[in-house]
Amino acid sequence: MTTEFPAAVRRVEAALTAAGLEPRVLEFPASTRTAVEAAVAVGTTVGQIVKSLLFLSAGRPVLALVSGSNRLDLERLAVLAGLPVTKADANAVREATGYSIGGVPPLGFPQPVPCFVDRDLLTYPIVWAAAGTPHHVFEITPADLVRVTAATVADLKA
Ligand code: 5CA
Repeated sequence: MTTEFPAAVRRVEAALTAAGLEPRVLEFPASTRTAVEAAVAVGTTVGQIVKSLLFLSAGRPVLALVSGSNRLDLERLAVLAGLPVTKADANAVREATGYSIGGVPPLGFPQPVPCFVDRDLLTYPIVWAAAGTPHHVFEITPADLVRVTAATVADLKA
């Protein structure tokens, strides 16, 4: 039997497929809204969960993909972005990404979003990121994550 994922998940799958990957989406009845919840659902460590944190810099979106066990250093992100950054509110997140907080994936946006990846994520063989809803995640190698997001790897933790 095939089950149809929600449209938001299918957009993420399409983006992964377009990038040459075979999407590996997992669906959970329990919430995967936060990194801790996602880690419990998947059965992995919080460090292996990718937080997709959206910021605005001079009105433009900037995405930080941060290990679930790290806190983002806003100053570092501002230096990388070249301008001050502020956290996007729920409406700005939906507008820039097409997804709601708790389900924001690292890719599959209406327009490309400049992206920075927490270097600590590269210490794991596999990581899991939100796949478009607070009940779906997908697994990916950190190298593929960097590639499909065209990200800059950086020290992001506070
Ligand atoms: N599904 C999980 C990971 S698989 C997930 O999306 N985690 S997350 O960390 O990327 O998304 C939750 C984040 O959204 C929080 O860490 C927080 O930075 C942000 N957030 C939560 N509520 C708000 C809010 N009201 N306004 C802006 N950002 C928020």
